[in-house]
Amino acid sequence: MTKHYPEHSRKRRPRPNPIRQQRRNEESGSWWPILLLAAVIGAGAGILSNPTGASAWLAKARPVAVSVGLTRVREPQSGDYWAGCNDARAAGTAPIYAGEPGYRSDMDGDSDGIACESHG
Ligand SMILES: [Ca+2]
Repeated sequence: MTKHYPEHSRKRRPRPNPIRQQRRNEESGSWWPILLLAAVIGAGAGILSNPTGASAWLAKARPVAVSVGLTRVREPQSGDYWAGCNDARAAGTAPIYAGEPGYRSDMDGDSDGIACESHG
């Protein structure tokens, strides 16, 4: 009869809970995005912590920022006069906004208050 089943046998160490086992597998399976993220962060940190890498990155990024008009190599300075946009661009001062030194309406072809912007 099951009633006489030895009590001590229940105290044996239970077999691993199947649900728990499955959860462990899921956890170990979810490691790869973390590893990927770590690899990306590590690569980024490697670039930034390496002075050569950082300056190389800036050397690439700066002309891009300049070319899209986010930064000017040289801010307009009082007394600026440019014969044309080619000169202003060559000096790294383009674009020039209305009211800034060096702005002239004949350098602003579309009269939008921005002289020597990339499109006119
Ligand atoms: Ca314009």
